[in-house]
Amino acid sequence: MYNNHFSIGDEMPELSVKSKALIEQENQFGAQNYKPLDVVCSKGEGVFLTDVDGNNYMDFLAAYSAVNQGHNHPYIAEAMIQQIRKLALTSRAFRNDAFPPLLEKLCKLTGFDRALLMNSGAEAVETAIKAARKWAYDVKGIEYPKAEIIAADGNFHGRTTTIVGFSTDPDSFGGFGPFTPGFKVVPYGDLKAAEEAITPNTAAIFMEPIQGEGGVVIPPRGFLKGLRELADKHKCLLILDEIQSGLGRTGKLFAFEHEGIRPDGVTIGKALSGGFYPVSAFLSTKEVMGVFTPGIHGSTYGGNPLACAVASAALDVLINEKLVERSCELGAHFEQRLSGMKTDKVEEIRCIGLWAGVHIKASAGKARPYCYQLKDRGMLCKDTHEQTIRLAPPLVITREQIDWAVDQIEAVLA
Ligand code: IF1
Repeated sequence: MYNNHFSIGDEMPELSVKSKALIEQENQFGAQNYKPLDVVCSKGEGVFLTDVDGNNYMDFLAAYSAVNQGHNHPYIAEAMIQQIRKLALTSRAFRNDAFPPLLEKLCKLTGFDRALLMNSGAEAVETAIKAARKWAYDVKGIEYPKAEIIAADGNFHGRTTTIVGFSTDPDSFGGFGPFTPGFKVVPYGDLKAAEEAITPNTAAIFMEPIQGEGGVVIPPRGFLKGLRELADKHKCLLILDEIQSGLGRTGKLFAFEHEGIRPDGVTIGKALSGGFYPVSAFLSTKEVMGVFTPGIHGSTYGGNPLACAVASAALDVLINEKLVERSCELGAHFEQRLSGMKTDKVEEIRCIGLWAGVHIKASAGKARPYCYQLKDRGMLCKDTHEQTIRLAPPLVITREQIDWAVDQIEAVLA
């Protein structure tokens, strides 16, 4: 199917002169804040990425679920081009004709009363933190500045200093202190610990419904429902970070739907723009969003006309191409194939919708070498926390492509 298979045991293919030159240029002039796989992409379409030498790869990362609609989706691209030709940015000092329709589409689709548009996921998370704190003072009546937010260990919510301040991953917080006070961290999935952490000053419980960076960690059944009950009992907010788990990835529009609950707010991003442009949002109730009075929060590009046109088209594709249903249906097949692999190297398979973590046994080494082998077989994925191969293809993937991909995984794990 792809023109660059290397069977197991072959020498890692020599990088081409072109790839090497670009990698050296990146190393010479770029900050080394990543250690990417040595594949230099130059084109993307649907589930495929093509490198500078014309080798095709099936993308099983989807830019961490920002490309649920597939790379370079023509409908979103066209909407972006049309808008670029008209108006890209006014700032929020003035109004524009793309913002109101996007707000209505978002609220009607998600069932939240209000949306606040930002750019990166971290900015949506910071917005949610500010909203929860201001709600705590203005509505719940907590003494200023004592608002507390409960987070989970193993969390990933972005890279700002406030956010990494409540991370439990030294790679995220190491060397970046001092940190913002007012956060408590409890074991993920532990309702008893969450309740014990709640005080009269608790503004919100803020967690991912499924932990992506943690390695597709799915909490015990009933955990989200339990958090909802705790938030109601202690009159604090439940805000869920659906930036990676949302917009179809788990086989529902939002991951919280798997437990039949509704949080008071969610953060979304990534696939909100189908991988074309940074667009994020904090969605919540009228009561919570009411804490934002003019001039107290914003961003130059937040809710700009180009972002709105892209996001509107990205949502259209999600709905019109039934990508949520596809994720659910093909996700069941994905899980069945992964669980049926003949290998003694796998500790655990965690899978929900088209999102899986393959946890490699310590005795079988780290996950990264298997990712390199998969790359040589024409499949791109990423390891996380050393032992897990994270799998998240664009939701436009076909059943046959899933079968081909799992065959490659089974082969490298044989
Ligand atoms: C990196 C991780 C994933 C997120 C959730 C907020 C954000 C993210 C649940 C912030 C972003 C990205 C960031 C990117 C790699 C990737 C990532 F490995 F870092 F942890 F997906 F798991 N909430 N996740 O997953 O959104 O500001 O990036 O738009 O920083 O390396 P952002």
